[in-house]
Amino acid sequence: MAYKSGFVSIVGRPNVGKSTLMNNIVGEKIAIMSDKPQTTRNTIQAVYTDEQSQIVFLDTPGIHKPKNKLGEMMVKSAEDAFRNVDCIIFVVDESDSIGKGDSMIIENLKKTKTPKFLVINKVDKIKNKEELFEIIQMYDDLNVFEDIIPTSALKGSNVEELVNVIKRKLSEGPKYFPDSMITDQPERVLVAELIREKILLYTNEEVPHGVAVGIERMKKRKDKNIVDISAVIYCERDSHKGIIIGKGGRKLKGVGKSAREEIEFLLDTQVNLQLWVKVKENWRNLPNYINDFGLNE
Ligand code: GDP
Ligand code: K
Ligand code: MG
Repeated sequence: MAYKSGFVSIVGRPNVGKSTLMNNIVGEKIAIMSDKPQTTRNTIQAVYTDEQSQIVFLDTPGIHKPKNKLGEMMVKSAEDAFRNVDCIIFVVDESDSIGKGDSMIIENLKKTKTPKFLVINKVDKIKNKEELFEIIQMYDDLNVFEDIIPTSALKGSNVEELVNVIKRKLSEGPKYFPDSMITDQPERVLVAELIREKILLYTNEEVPHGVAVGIERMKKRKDKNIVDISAVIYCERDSHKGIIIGKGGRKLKGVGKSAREEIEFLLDTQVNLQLWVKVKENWRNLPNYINDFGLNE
């Protein structure tokens, strides 16, 4: 059977137990990739890997009500992020009413066609089944979620079921990250994923999931606050290569520019980004292939 992988956005108010849930899902393998607040894009929270599949959990900031221009940009970026993931997990706690913060998130979720699941966490605090059924019913009435999964991240109850639900939404794809995540390469991974995200954005998903990005070189200059990055974009067909490069190289230039700007923001340094496009047929059928391209260096 072909390897499956995908990206999952995890959203929810602070304190509902998202981090605890991630910890429980990935166990010892957890890798908090980036704890930088204020980034306008989603960051990788954790990676779950097993023999058949890999799930990359993304943290999506900025889905709350925008307070200013920057806030608006963040909402926009969150909406983009939602479109490029395989499913969205919305986490709430066991409270028996839907608060303002949650309503806002739900309004945002309604705008995307991406499959959405609700996790009702902290069910260990619920006294009886009746109460749980009422809460489930309340969310079910919204008609937003494909499925509702009650969990206790603290006790580990029903967490496996959540993983199974997600797995069903994954499509064929590579093992993006090595089995044991090496924590000193989070930025490389983030940079690769950021470039990939821009490609999907600029090509209007004409090349959906068909691209991988390998960082061949990422090095800070000794004398200056500049990081040189060379990245290779792998696609499956010549026609895809054409789409990515665009007329007169315009699309690739756009991808490079917007990716560079975000990387500069992310790394807080000047960046010199060079992008190459190569055709590698069927790279998706080769689970570990992606690791040869710099991620696993
Ligand atoms: P986050 O802000 O959404 O990432 O929430 P955290 O994972 O940091 O959890 C916030 C608090 O809720 C911590 O004190 C956790 O121990 C607690 N917590 C998380 N999950 C559960 C749960 O399933 N049951 C109970 N009782 N507490 C939980
Ligand atoms: K995929
Ligand atoms: Mg947290």
